[in-house]
Amino acid sequence: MSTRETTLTRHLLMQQQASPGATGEFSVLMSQIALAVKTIAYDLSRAGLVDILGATGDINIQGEVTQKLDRIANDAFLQAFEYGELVSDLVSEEMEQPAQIQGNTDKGKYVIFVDPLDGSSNIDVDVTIGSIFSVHRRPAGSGDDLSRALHLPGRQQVAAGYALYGPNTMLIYTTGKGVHGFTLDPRIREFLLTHEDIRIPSRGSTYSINEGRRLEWYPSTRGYIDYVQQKDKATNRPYSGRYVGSLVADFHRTLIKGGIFLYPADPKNTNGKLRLMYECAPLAMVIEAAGGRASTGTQRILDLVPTALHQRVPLLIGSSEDVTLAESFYK
Ligand code: FBP
Repeated sequence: MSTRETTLTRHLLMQQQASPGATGEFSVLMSQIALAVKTIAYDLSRAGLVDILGATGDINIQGEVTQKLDRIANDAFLQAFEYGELVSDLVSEEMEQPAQIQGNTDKGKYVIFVDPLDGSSNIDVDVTIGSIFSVHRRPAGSGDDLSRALHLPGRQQVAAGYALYGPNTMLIYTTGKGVHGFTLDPRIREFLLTHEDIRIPSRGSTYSINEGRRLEWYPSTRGYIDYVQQKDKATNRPYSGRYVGSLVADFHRTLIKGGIFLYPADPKNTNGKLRLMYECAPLAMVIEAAGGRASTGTQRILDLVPTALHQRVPLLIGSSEDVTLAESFYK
């Protein structure tokens, strides 16, 4: 193996050298995130062989049954930031309140929002799942009411990204300038740069939505999906339907190939299903940095000011032309 291949560490150092005033702290933070991802990938690779599949018997803040692997993944992130004095608190899909990172009490200029294991419904059936993360600066003077102080719009994210646990383990991140993808090399357990400066095509030919909810959909959603399913050569329709049921997997395909992913609101889920601060906002930062678009149908995801840490919002995300066209059905 050539040592000339660009590892994550080398890439971060090069980015750091290119950024005047960079302190190196962000590089350390990303290596902590990479450690959590490697730990989770290892546990997942043994999932069917040891007793870590199935439920814990507990119900999380979302009202969902907590899977053993949800907890293992959550602990991996909590432990990865310990004693680094970089991250003061972690907000997670698996925890109602922000957790102070051990050894960093009142220290650390960053707060991390994380969906430790996305696509839980696919864990036991060995389908691609992932982790999603969002990095914010710890708000100054947040004092006792940290939860409220953390209602920060997505446009204030310092960085965001996700990991994929599929045929390969991948790590994709952005600081707003370029989206970069790394693949874990099992020979040396290092992330190698395999997808530099990812750009999403301005238009795609696939749509991704849970069609099992068609009878629940508002007319706007039904109108748009009917439109992409109609035959019209000039506009490359009908589009193909693709739906894994793991947000990270459906998002990653959309990022690389183009097209659109939708988890809209409907009369039953009046705010949709996906969580703003650790699912929609981080993926919106990635898609915009890659030239795409993300909205609720009527509002830019990155401009939304959260009113709760675990708030849900409708999501339309993908190629700029496809999302703009879909929005015309919601307006
Ligand atoms: P979690 O697994 O992190 O709770 O995420 C929610 C999720 O599984 C997404 O990954 C996915 O896009 C969506 O729910 C699938 O929902 P549905 O089963 O309603 O289509």
